[in-house]
Amino acid sequence: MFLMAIQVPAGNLLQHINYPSDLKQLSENQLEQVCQELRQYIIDVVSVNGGHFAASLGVVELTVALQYVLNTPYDQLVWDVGHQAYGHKILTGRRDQFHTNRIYGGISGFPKRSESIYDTFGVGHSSTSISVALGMAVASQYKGETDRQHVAVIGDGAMTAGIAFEALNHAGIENSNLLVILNDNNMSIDPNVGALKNYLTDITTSKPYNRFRDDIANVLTKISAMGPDAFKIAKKIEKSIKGTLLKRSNFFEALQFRYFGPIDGHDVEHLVKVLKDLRDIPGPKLLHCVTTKGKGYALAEKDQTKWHAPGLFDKITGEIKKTKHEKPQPPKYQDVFGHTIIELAEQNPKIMGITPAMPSGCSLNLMMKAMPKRAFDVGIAEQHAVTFSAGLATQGLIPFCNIYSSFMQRAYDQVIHDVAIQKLNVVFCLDRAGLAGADGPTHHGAYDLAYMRCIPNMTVSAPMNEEELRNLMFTAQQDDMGPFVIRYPRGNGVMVDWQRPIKAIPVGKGRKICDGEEVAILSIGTIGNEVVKATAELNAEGYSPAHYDLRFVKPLDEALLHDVFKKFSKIITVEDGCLEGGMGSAVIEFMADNNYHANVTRLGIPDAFIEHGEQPELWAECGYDDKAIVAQVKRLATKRNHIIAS
Ligand SMILES: Cc1ncc(C[n+]2csc(CCOP(=O)(O)OP(=O)(O)O)c2C)c(N)n1
Repeated sequence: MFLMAIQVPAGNLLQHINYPSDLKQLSENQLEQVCQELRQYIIDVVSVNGGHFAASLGVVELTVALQYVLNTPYDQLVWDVGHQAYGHKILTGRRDQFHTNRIYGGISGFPKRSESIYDTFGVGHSSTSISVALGMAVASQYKGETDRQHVAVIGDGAMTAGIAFEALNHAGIENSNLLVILNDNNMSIDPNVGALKNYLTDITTSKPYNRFRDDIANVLTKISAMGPDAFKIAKKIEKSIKGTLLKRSNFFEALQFRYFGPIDGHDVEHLVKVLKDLRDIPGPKLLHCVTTKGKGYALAEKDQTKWHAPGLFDKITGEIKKTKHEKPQPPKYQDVFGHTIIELAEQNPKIMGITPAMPSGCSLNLMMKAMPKRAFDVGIAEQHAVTFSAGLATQGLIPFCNIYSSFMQRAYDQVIHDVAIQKLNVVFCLDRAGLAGADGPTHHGAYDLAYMRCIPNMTVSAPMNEEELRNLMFTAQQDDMGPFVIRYPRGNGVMVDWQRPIKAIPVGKGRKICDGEEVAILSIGTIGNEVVKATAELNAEGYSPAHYDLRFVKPLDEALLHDVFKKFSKIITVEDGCLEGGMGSAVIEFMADNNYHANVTRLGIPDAFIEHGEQPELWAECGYDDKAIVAQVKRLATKRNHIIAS
């Protein structure tokens, strides 16, 4: 289904706000209405055009207050992940394009430097904001721009990642002008996990601690405002009282941040006041804002995971619109994974499941429910997920570590150093492999075939359909397989009757899909189904290319490739992955190493970042959908047995 961009009208105040300068013309007591209109606008547009939802609703007040107080774009405002930045986009020159959000050719669903000067940093992957804002703050300090503000807005989910801790650790010793706003809604996509989450809940609810801290903060803010001398005195008082007492009880204070809050992140006027006060306090500061994900849309507040990115919905009834089908439809690949891992784990007690913060995205939530002791959400912590899996594997267990292909980029060293060198039995299930769709270049799983196949000891596979995915999962959980990658895409498969008996696949063996002549098409993974469509069309027109599904890019099926190169002098490779270093490259390396001389055409993702859009739109753009494959075969092959319509 291709989405049509639908425009909707904005409210009375919002329709006159094109840039933050327009917002600043309003009085503080008008801001609440702006928030209402902004929230309504997000609901109106996302309900008909799709996209992330609950996170942006949760930061409406924060967004308005920040744009009201800060002098953006001179002041640097960095959104973490960026899925919550719809309000930011609407208030910074993109209200009229917002209906094209995430649609092919439209604006990006994430902040993007090339899109707007207000988007100070390109995001999509989480937990980068503190490092970036610190870098900006240190640069400003170096350049003598002492009046410049640098603000990172980071969620409690994103705060669970290692890089966020690394940045806090560094920022605490830099005396640069950095404000970290912790947007604490107690949720990641799924409920947030880990000890930090419990800690944040504790300090949010501990009354004596809060009163004590508020008193100190109030006094200090007042004294600081009296001038430079007073500020020095305030610093001294702070050092003696706050330093000794709070440091012991506050995590952020212990890291040499000045901690403020927790405050109500939905009280826009209070937020404005606090942000104005904080502007005048130098050094690293953290403002703890408590918000509700989905705020203002009751259903989203109630089921925040479902409304993280619900798809199209009826904004009045809250009914999520699903395309209705007469016949049963093939399942999503993620669900095939989710059900199959349980099936396998019931037979094999060594199997464990691991996800870094994507239990509902990869369907490991099914196993977490069915076998809570054997399935773990470890937070947004891809590196840890891999090395934790390595630890499990050292003890003879077989972890299935499920990570989206693009997020796995974060854990590359762990894959090599902690798993591959030690030949540990870790199964890496890479979901969202290939062009991932509307999330765009930050989320495309373009590189995994290339970055995995160069690692020694690694097996790298990609199923063409649901049955193959199940068989590869079964194959990978056998003893002594070593590190084993199975990559599969976002979206639905091609088989309605997918729950077939499972069997092992010989590692490194491809399969012939159809015989043919003159041209051979080699594919890897589910994009092979585009080849199937193309060959059907070509056969009808009198062309008969052969089609092989390689299944593995490592080890390569050398016997199959020898057959192909002996029989065919025209070869097309098709992959939903980058051309540089991918399956086509592997085939050409094989050809050179074995002294064959064929005409090889490689189809896949070119050496460019591909923007957002529906997957078929992007395959077409990159030239490897069924139509492009048909065209390539026609370019190479001679037409035979032309069927003349009677
Ligand atoms: C490195 C990385 N891993 C996983 C994700 C997927 N992801 C997107 S948003 C999100 C939850 C973020 O939670 P939080 O920071 O608390 O923001 P909220 O949605 O609650 O506002 C996750 C896990 C990601 N974007 N980047």
